[in-house]
Amino acid sequence: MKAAVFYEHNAPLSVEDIQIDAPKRTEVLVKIAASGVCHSDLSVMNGSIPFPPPPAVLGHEGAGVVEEVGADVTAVKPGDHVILSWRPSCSRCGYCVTGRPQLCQTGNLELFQGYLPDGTSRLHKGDTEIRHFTGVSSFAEYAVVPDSGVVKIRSDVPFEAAALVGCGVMTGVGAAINTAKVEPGTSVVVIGCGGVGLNTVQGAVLAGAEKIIAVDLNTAKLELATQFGATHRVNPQDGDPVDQVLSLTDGLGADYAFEVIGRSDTAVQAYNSIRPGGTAVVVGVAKPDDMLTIPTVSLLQEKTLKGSIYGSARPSVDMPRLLDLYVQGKLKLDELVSRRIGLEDINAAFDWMERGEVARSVIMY
Ligand code: CND
Ligand code: ZN
Repeated sequence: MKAAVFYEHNAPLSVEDIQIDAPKRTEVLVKIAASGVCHSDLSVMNGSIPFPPPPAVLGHEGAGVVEEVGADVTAVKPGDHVILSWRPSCSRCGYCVTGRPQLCQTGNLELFQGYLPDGTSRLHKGDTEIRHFTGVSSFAEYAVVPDSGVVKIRSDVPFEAAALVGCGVMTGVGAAINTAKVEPGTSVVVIGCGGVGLNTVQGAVLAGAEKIIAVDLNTAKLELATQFGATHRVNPQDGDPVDQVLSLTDGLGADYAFEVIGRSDTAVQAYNSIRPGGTAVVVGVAKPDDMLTIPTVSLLQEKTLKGSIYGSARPSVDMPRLLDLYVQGKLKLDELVSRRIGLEDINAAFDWMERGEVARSVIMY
């Protein structure tokens, strides 16, 4: 099959033929139909997100059709349309049974090593083993994934829309609705309005926020954020972004702020943008050595600073719901797709992302 292989940091991916093995008993072979290109993939390529030595096949925002299932798989069958989840979970541990599968630790170590939960890979080129990424690896025509990493979906939605739900939409909308539990009538700040942040904006809209302040250095992204429901725009190039937010929120700050870039300075901006009793949520993935500093005493204002992984997703519940909202016209997915490309154009997609030209590029297989 064709795959875009990550061989070296800070170098283009190589589109070439590799081999994929059959699924084991609890695994599923998926024919990928569409894959979004997320900033986290780029962060692995440039070393900002640590990953074991390549080669590996990246891509973690995919959807497709089940081609083959292992002997013990009951959740899906060949022909089912699925979204790939990059947080497979065990459904038995304390986190899973209390509704927080995004924190399930089962198989975590193996996934971080670039393997499937059983600690091995199904990808290789001749004798050379190729690592998986988050148990998804959607920058390839096929993927073998754990059965808890597929979510069966309705078959009447376009694959590119479904693929985006697999990371950016779930992460962004979920941060507002699941993690922060934004309440109707409140004020929300979203710092960074790319493929994920735009979804935090529309998550805040769905939750009924009254004031949604979009913060981005890129005026085109601020324009898009307005289309997604932001009521106010702040460009840090026009002056200190926190001061601008405070002047839009009675001098006190917003009820909620989200950092959706992956930097400590903007995470501190998010924290400083909330009012006493407010909640700041870090969604962006910062480098491991990027530390943030806040005045300890400011926490006595009952401010909350927390993180959000995968929008605190309960994939099998939340992803079909998001697609239902899309079908009802309440969730914008088509508008997120800036460019549809072939796998051979994948390196251009990272250039467009770095230049801020796209919300999302989607690879169509
Ligand atoms: P993308 O590159 O599309 O968007 C980033 C946006 O931030 C762009 O619009 C930039 O213009 C803007 N920006 C950059 N620097 C600044 C700044 N200093 N001030 C204001 N705006 C700025 O990235 P994405 O939306 O695909 O991803 C965003 C982050 O989310 C990234 O760190 C990614 O790794 C992370 C993420 C997290 C999770 C999770 O589970 N928490 C899942 N997927 C991705
Ligand atoms: Zn992502």
